[in-house]
Amino acid sequence: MIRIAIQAKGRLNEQSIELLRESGVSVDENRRKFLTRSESFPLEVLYLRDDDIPQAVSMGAADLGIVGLNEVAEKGFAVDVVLKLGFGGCRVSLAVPKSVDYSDPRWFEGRRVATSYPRILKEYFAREGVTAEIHEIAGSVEIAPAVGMADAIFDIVSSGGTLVSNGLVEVEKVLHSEAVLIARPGLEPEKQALLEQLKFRVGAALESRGMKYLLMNLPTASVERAIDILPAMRSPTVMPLAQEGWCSLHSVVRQEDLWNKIEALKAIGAEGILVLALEKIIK
Ligand code: PRT
Ligand code: ZN
Repeated sequence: MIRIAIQAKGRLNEQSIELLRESGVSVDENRRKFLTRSESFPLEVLYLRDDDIPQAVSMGAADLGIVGLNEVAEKGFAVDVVLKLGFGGCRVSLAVPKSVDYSDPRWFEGRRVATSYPRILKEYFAREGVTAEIHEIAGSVEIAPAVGMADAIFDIVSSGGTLVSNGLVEVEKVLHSEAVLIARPGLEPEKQALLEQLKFRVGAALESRGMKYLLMNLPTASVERAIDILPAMRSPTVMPLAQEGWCSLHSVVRQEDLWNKIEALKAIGAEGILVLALEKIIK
């Protein structure tokens, strides 16, 4: 049995549960308690505030956790970052009022910066050789300059909309963050084996996201050119059709490349192109 801590509610909660589900680890959300046992994998889910997850993992209250890299970096507990999970993307940035004529980090010398991430900021200023006043506040950091509590802020930014609506401009992106899977260092062998199994499954689930399965009919004479257009996992599958001179070609492509590939394939004679959702890629 292995125990994973995930965010009880908030931005990472739903996607954490969804990723576990795609990895064959289902938890009945209707019967959810503080601690819930998965029906399909020897795993318990512990629901916590995101701030508490790195500590829970480092102290052994949980073996694994799903949490933003920003929290891992800020709390500084000894945990291993095992996998990046591709959701919850954001950055922790310095922002100043838009009236400021900002040039470089030396601007912060002697200034007051409000943040909920004092540790990451302190390390950044130390690297830059800047001495600034760091004011730790728990929430609504973005209003601090307008109410005269600070000259600048250091906070999470994703779309940037919050900064704009508070008259602030992002000037230094200090840490790029996303949700990560963390583990307690030195797991017992039985738990380590379960972690390896989970890593494999989560890896396959993540890899298949954003991929599409593509089928088409193609003049046999165009196969070579199609293979150049479609470098698939090993190579595309080519099967002859009953009609002489034609074949059926199957491949996997990234969603973002899909339309470019389709246009290139049509240009070399592809017809009857089917695009299918892909469930899993197991390598
Ligand atoms: O209750 P609990 O303590 O568990 O949750 P929380 O309120 O501390 O965290 P929550 O749910 O807001 O965020 C959890 C994690 O999501 C963070 O630690 C980040 O890793 C990640 N994340 C991704 C974000 C954002 N994007 C984000 N945009 N966390 C917060 N924000 C804030 C941002 O600070 C801003 O105030 O959302 C606001 C909107 O951002 P813009 O730039 O899109 O306007
Ligand atoms: Zn929190």
